[in-house]
Amino acid sequence: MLPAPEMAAKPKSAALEPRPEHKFSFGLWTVGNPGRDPFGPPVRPILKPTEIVALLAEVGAWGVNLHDEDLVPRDASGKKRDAIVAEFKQALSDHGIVVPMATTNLFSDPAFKDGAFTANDARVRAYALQKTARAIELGVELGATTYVFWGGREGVESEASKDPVLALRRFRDALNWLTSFCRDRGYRMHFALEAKPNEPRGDLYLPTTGAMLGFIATLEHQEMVGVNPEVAHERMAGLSFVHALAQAHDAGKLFHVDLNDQAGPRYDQDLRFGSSDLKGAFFLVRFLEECGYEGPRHFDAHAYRTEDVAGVKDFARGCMRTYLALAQKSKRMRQDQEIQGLLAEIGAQDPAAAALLGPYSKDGAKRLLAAKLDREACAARGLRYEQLDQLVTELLLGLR
Ligand code: GCO
Ligand code: MN
Ligand code: MN
Repeated sequence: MLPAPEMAAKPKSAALEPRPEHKFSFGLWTVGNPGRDPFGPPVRPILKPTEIVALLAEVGAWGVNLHDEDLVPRDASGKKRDAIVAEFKQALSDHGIVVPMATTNLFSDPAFKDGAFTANDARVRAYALQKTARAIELGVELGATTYVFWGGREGVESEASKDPVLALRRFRDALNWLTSFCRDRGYRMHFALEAKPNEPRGDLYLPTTGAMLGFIATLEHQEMVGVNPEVAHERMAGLSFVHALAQAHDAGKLFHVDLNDQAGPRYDQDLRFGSSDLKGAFFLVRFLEECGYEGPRHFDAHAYRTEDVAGVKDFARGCMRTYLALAQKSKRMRQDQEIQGLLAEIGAQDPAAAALLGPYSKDGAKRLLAAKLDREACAARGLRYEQLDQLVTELLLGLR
């Protein structure tokens, strides 16, 4: 037998400890996920919401998010609801945890088997609106200022079953009703729409963040509505998450973010942040840290089904620690002279060419059309992206 290696005590870096200003949040449904999957039952005890709040405080999180039903059972009486909410609020204040975001479960109840806002049955659509209005009231009571809309079952298996334009109209009507409801009540709430390409339906409407952004422009109170892009959901469609973030940010619509990980197009894995595509995670952390995003860093992920409650804590700590480590790396990248030198070279502009690129004018158009542009020189120039990417890779590997 080989002798056990000496375990060097790891120095604890304070910079990797989560603090409230990092705004790390988890959903009740994430750390509370008991490991149920389509093939098997829960493997972990079902934790009470108040226990989850204590767990989150223990691991150093700042916020907890919830669906209405994560806290209040669907058919609870008013009295029961108020008692549950009071107990939960007490746990929040005992543990110093806030509720930044709330949402509605519009997918578990069998009534929603054909969707909620887009269901063909008007009774279902009315119930969805009623349930969401009540859930918004709950969110307001708990102090949430962001309200997430994930479509859940808004989609189809058979295109024969629903007119896709009508479905979009119904979704739009519901959001217009709900923004008006918030305005009417004076709620300081903004909405964040979360796209997903498929699962649990065969095809979901508005499947990407880009599609959501296009849709938002058709809403009545569009200033109240932005997006909540999720890493796993864009990757399920084989898309770049950073590009989704960038488009949302550029549109002034990055209201919230669902961080997790996903190994390519397949079912929604909701893996621990950074556990699959570490380099992709780095570029997205770098984007969030540098674009001025000030909202919550929400981990919409859950622990492997192999874990017990201790493993759930490892999972939650891991999400935050990896985020902070990657944020440090992005700072390092800004300080790395060789990388910055290459970036300066890549970004250098030919002044004569740049002068041709201003806003349109008749004279400018004449100049551009007459200009001699050296295509061959452009084509012949090596861009050094191989070297740049290797330097970034080495920085991530701790070699720089
Ligand atoms: C999923 C979604 C959900 C939503 C949540 C809040 O794929 O199941 O990501 O976790 O984010 O329902 O709207
Ligand atoms: Mn997901
Ligand atoms: Mn999500």
